[in-house]
Amino acid sequence: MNTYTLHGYFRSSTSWRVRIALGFKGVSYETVPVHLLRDGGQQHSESYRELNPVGEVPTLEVRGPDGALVARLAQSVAILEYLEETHPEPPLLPTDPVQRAKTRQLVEVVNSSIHPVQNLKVMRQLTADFGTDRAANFDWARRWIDRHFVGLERLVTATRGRFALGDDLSLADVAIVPQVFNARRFGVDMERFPNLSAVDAAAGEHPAFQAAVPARQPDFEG
Ligand SMILES: N[C@@H](CCC(=O)N[C@@H](CS)C(=O)NCC(=O)O)C(=O)O
Repeated sequence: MNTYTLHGYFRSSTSWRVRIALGFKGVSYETVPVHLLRDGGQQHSESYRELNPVGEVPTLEVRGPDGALVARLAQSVAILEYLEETHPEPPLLPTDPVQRAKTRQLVEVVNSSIHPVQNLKVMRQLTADFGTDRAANFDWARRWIDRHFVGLERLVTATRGRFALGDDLSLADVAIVPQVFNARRFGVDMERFPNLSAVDAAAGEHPAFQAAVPARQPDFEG
């Protein structure tokens, strides 16, 4: 049996996506915390860049029964797709090609349009270049999330059932739930987004989603 090690950070929404998928598919794993703030950001250390030259979390290491490295993977969506292919049950992608594409469309709104502009490194660069404080950085993140949630809300209104895409949990929920957490953290008024809020609440009832929340991680800091 393969063993899995997830290098991540409790509050990282991209690590959180992978935690959800691992839990949902019943894959047990070891957590290795990478503190994104301590020591100037442990993701920048040479030892971590050996694992992930880009200097971001998550990184998932997969080892075979003999301990030999099977894969060292970064980019949360690539990891999610890998887990889907290696552990197809229970599925996180529908079978119909159009529905699969729609699921990925929702994932990419979060992954490509929203998350990168509200990332820690962007806020740090704002501070370095323009002297912004924490409140201004949070406001930056809030506005970008809010802007894209307007479109995401419309998309989800058309696709949702109990969850983001119909009545089965999917990768879309895996992406949306941590992003809604970020939205609340940065002060987005989620009452403006009732469908995203409903999807977040429904997915949040699943044990795998519950186990993946930041407060339940070994490196959690309140
Ligand atoms: N597209 C990447 C993004 C990874 C990423 O940006 N992770 C954040 C944490 S959520 C990070 O490591 N940030 C480090 C930094 O900003 O310095 C993925 O989906 O894995």
